[in-house]
Amino acid sequence: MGRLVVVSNRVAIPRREDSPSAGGLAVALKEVFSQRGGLWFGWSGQVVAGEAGDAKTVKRHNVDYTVFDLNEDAYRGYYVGHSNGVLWPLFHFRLGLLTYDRSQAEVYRQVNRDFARRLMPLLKPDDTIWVHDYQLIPLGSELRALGAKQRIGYFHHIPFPPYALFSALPDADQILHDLLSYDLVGVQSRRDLQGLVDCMNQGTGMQVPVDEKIRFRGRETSLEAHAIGIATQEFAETAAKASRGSETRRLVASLTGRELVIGVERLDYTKGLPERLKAFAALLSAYPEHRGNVTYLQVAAKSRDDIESYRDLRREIDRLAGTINGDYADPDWTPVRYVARALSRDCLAGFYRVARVGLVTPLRDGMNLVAKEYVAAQDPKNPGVLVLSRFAGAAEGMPEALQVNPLDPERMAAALHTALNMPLEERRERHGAMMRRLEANTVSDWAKSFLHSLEGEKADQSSEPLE
Ligand code: ADQ
Repeated sequence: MGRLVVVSNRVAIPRREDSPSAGGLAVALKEVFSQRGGLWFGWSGQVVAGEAGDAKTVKRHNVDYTVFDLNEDAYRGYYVGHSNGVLWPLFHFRLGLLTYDRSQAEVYRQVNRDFARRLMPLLKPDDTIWVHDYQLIPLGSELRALGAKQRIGYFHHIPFPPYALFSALPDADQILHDLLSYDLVGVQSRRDLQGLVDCMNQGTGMQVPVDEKIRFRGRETSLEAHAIGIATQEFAETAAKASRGSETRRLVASLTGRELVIGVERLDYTKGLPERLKAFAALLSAYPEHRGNVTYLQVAAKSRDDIESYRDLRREIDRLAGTINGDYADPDWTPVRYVARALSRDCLAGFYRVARVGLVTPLRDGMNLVAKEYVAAQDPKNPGVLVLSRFAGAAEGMPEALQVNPLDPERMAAALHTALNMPLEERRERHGAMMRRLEANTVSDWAKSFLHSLEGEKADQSSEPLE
């Protein structure tokens, strides 16, 4: 079996001493990389004035990390402009936030072409290439145009809307044809798969048969749902240990016996933060018995603050948190504690474990790993309750969570009230069922199942070049 070549927008080269518990894709790929070696290729995260120089490669264990810088124009057009300003809101159903600019769309394509030009000479004939996320959708077709014949898969980490919405993008059909350069296109959930199939049916004029394989220009592209997971056992152990650590103990002491409700995310308009604050206010208004007895801790790491809609969001959350505290606080109780920065993984794991309720209510989310981390972090003997948006991909695999519509503050408040009053036996049952599923579908199972589909069944068919 050949090497695995992973391409993602941004690549963090691990320091020698880093443990894989740093999270995300690195954990998912650890086992695969250790078995067969590989290359991880992408942007360094650095932006330079003038021309971006050559890529550089750093070897860690048996993985080559090859990264390159972007110049200012590429960063503005490809990353800030088209990826974050157009594709991110589009795929999250937020047409009103789209700021389409044709010249930025062209830079997006040009940077994808540049990724392909830099990657091509590094490839070996028996490599398997796995491309990640919406910043790199055209990469497959740019590699094919340069003659790449390897198997190439693409995983879409964020939602996939139906064509009625997707077609608002001026280059929508081009993007769909780009996806057909891959051997496998993976999405997170059945709902996203429906969206993707609907887009293919309507946008390409081809009928996707029931087995969700689509044949185009001599290449067969499979469309599949593969739900990403977490490193469940490892996270559970981290949480158990961290809950005895000084940060969690300080938090618990500061609560002076009050129940904790926790929310954790990047500060992003897809995560439903203002709606959640409104629901918490509705709880305090409709169920006064919780006043003085519940504290809501919201941790929201700053993100993409070079985009106006993110700065507006920050202001709105500041205002809402201030209003709720002004309306309901007592001299010795602050209802909302708001931390606008990233906390360490260990610290978060400990906080999740001592929170009676995990409040995960995005307006749209491909999966949402916080929901899974919250459940994995619980003490099985006395677990907390997950209140989860039905619009997160995670909802499909977590029917035992209290599922809510984040746009309905009164019902969210009712669900929070139910969560805060849920008897121990019911909490255990719901938690046990979710935990069994999280253990059966970890992040490394996800990587293996995607690669199995990409390489397994079809590895004996030689892929044909594009016409
Ligand atoms: P994200 O939108 O970043 O990911 P999510 O799935 O929740 O969202 O992952 C966030 C990760 O960052 C989690 O591991 C979480 O613990 C961590 N994190 C969040 N806020 C933090 C904070 N304030 N401090 C420290 N750590 C924090 C995208 C898609 C998701 C999809 C993932 C993976 O938008 O839908 O689940 O990719 O495919």
